[in-house]
Amino acid sequence: MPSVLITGATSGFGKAAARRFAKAGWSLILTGRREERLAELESELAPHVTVLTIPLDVRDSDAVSQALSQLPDTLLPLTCLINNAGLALAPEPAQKVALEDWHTMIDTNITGLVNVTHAAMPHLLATGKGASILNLGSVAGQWPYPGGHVYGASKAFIQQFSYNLRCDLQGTGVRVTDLAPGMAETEFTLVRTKGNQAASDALYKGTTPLQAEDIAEQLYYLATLPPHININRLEIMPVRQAWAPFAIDRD
Ligand code: NDP
Ligand code: 8X3
Repeated sequence: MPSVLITGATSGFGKAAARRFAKAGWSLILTGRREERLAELESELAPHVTVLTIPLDVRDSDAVSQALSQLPDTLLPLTCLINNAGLALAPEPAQKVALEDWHTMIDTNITGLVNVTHAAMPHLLATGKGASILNLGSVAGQWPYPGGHVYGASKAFIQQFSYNLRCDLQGTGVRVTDLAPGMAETEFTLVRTKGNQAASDALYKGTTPLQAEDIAEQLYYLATLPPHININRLEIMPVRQAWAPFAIDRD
């Protein structure tokens, strides 16, 4: 069976993707920082497919490279890497944000993603044709909005990194996609607001956001495309989300 490595499998898109790939019989390598959640997911899925859980902070490059250099042969070759771990913090304007929050987003969304990509690369190259790197970008990487500051910029990095990887991996068979969702109801806003459940509920209230399962379905679709196809960027919004007009400052 093919195997998939998912970062941030303890919640939201990553957890839904673990379930979607398990449904198709894939072997799973699941990571995240919250060990109890990894253990719960392992109990749920291990009766059906091979599961390896690795408690891991993607910001720790030594831990990432050590863990990924020790994958058991039973989980190789690696067919798909889903670089999903990430977060937004500080929805307030840039001029009010604590520097630490900017650093946390850069360390997680940029440094963490490149740590995992670098460590997983030998496994993906060994697989070659049909292998995929699926990077979770965001509409925030392309469309600016107030409070997007470093979060949106980190997702713009993911888009360009994905395209540049495509250039270097040409000829290896390894595909790369920047999957860019819009509003999706997960723990994302709870994290962004540092635990404000009411703010999170208010954001999703009265509309129809994407659900984690919608994105998991797209991830599975991308990973199982015929091996001669590469979708470079896939941007997905709920029907009820669109763009705003330009904001004009007036006297
Ligand atoms: P969730 O908050 O539900 O899940 C985020 C996951 O990332 C968790 O499993 C968390 O695990 C993991 N994570 C965060 N920091 C780290 C870290 N330092 N090391 C390892 N794992 C980490 O959010 P979503 O599922 O919504 O988000 C998943 C990805 O999708 C993110 O990259 C996000 O930016 C992106 N995205 C989300 C959208 C949305 O509207 N929800 C839209 C567009 C993109 P743990 O805390 O256990 O480590
Ligand atoms: C998360 C989606 O619209 O909050 O990346 O930027 S949005």
